[in-house]
Amino acid sequence: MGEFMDKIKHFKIELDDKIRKCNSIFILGHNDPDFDSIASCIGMSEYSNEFNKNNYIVVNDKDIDIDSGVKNIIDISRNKYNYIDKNKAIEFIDDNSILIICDVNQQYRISLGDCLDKFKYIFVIDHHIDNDGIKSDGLVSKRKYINDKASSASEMVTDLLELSHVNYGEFVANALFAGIRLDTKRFIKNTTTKTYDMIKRLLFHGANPDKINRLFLSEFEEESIICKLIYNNGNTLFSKYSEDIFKEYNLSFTVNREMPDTNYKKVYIAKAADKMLKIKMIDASFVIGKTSNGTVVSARSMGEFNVGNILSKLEHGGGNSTSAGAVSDLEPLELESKIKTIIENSLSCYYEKTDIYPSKVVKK
Ligand SMILES: [Mn+2]
Repeated sequence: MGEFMDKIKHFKIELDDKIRKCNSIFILGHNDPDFDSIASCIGMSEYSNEFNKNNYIVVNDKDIDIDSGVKNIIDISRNKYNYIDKNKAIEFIDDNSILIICDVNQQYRISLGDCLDKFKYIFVIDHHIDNDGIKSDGLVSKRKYINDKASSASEMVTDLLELSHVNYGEFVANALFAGIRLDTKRFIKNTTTKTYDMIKRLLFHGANPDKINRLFLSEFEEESIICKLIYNNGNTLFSKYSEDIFKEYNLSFTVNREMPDTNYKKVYIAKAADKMLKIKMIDASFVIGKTSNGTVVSARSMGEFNVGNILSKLEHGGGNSTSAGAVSDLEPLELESKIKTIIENSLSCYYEKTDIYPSKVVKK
């Protein structure tokens, strides 16, 4: 705990100093924004407003690709925050601009990845494992506040807002609460006492759990696409991998096997992977499908099987032990076999792979 207290203090001193000296601030989350990414950006816009600095939230995804709940948050706050796309951002950057990146630390997952050198300083606030050492394209920046013990970027940003005594209102509190709720899977995963401390702060600022819950309700169409992807014609296969007699993992692999070329919103693939963990005895789920940005895999784990470890072995992949993703040029079924090979190779002792159907999931 102490280590991160020092870390956030040092980060904040540096951040505040550079904010005071800059002309403008660009705030950026990951592509395919989720609640945690958009909320942490909104939080940092509030943070920047305290310094009376021009600040922009860069969202470069097409409206149609954005998760409906996230789009809702953006739409109702358009007059409050300066949402701009990549082209506008490039137009507005001057030689005294800084960039704050939230909820991501990998270059390939951000829209401004190819113009990072235009910024005087770059700050990163993230709760994902720092991939810098593993990936050659990891963001090069000494101004990082990365705490992979934090539940979410929203938790970290709430902490920064509290340390600065920013007086934000219900809307911001609801967004940050939604970010924490999403990344903790409703306060089940990765929570610490800090998480609940921050929730308490958000409630003081007017967060309303009932309104937040409505952000998570899904559209009929979305639900039906996700369910079809999971349940249609053996799309989902189960494999049991054993590392030794004490370690067995039931893994699920979901691909549209009949029409692998079907295009999905990336967020649907992620939600399908989440949904699979609601099924008994699944240790980790992998869902693979085509999107407008290539083939995507989303992986989720109950905690024992490290999915970040597996997907970080792909060229553009990574994440943490319970939640990971990757994009690839491979076809969905090719990507699936590649992932299976990686899993087999990464189990240190031996493995015993059995492709089995749902009715035969091996009981532990
Ligand atoms: Mn997050």
